[in-house]
Amino acid sequence: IQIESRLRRALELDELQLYYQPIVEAKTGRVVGTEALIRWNNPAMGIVSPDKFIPLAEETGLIIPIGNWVLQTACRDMKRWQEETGIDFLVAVNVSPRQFRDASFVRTVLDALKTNELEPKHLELEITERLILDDSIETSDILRTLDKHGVRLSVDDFGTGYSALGYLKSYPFDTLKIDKSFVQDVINEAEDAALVTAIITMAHSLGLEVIAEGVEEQEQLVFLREHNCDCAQGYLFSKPVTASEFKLWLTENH
Ligand code: G
Ligand code: G
Ligand code: MN
Ligand code: NA
Repeated sequence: IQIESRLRRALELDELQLYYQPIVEAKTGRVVGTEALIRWNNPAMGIVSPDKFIPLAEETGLIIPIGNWVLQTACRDMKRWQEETGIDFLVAVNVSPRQFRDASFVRTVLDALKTNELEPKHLELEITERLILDDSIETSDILRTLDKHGVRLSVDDFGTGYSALGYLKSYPFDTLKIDKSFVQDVINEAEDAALVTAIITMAHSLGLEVIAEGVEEQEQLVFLREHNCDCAQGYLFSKPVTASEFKLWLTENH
C-alpha cells in the first residue's frame, strides 16, 4: 500500500526515468535502435526495477499514465538524438497488456509521435507473447491499425510465452526478439543452439527481422552472425544507461 501511494506520486514528483540499451546490427555492430527501459528513482527506495513496480502499475491502472509518459519521453529523446547526431535508428518501447487494451492506446501512440514530430517508422512497440495469447478481435484490430500508421511492431521475449505460432503469420509484426534465456547458453547447450537457429530460419521465412537479446559474450555474437541473426542487444554492447550516457555511447560507437 505504501509503495502504491508512492508510485501514484512518482509521476508528478518526476521520479520516473528512462534508461536506454542499444540494439546493433549483428554483422557490423552499427546501431539500429535503442530499447527504452523504465526505472523509478525514489529518494527512500533508491532505483527500483520495473519488475518490482510494473505489475503493481498494471493492477492499479497506473500503467496508463505511466505508459503515456514512457511513450512521450521515448519519442522526445529519440527526436533529439536524431537531430543532434543525424543517425537513422529507432526507439523500442515496451507495452504491457492493460496499456495495450486501453481504449485510448492507439491515440496515445499517435499523439506521442505527433507531439514530438517523430516519424512512425522510428518507433517500435514491443509486445509480449503473453499479450498475443489472447487473440481477440481487438488485439488484431489494434495491431493492424498501428501497422497501417507505419509504427513498427515486435514480439518480445519470444519463446517464453507458451503461445501457439499461428499469430506470427496473421499479425503484422516486423521483428521477433529471441528471449535471452535461449541466447545465454547458445554456446554450451546444443538444444539452445538448435532452437535459436530454428527460430532465426522460421522468422526469416515469415519476413521477420530477428533481434537476439541478452548477448553478453563475443562467442555468442559470432554464433549469431554465422546463423544470420540480424541484430543483437546485450551487455556485450552496453547495459541499459541513462539518456545522456546513451547519447555519449552513440557518438562514440556509430
Ligand atoms: O531492465 P529490465 O530490468 O529493465 O526490465 C525488466 C522488465 O521490465 C522487462 O520485462 C521489461 O520489458 C519491463 N519494462 C521495462 N521498461 C518498461 C516499460 O516502460 N513499460 C513496460 N510495460 N515494461 C517495461
Ligand atoms: O523483457 P525485456 O526483454 O523487455 O527486458 C529486457 C531485460 O533484459 C531488461 O531487464 C534488461 O535490463 C535485461 N538485459 C539486457 N541485456 C542483458 C544481458 O546482456 N544479460 C542479461 N542477463 N540481462 C540483460
Ligand atoms: Mn523488451
Ligand atoms: Na525480451
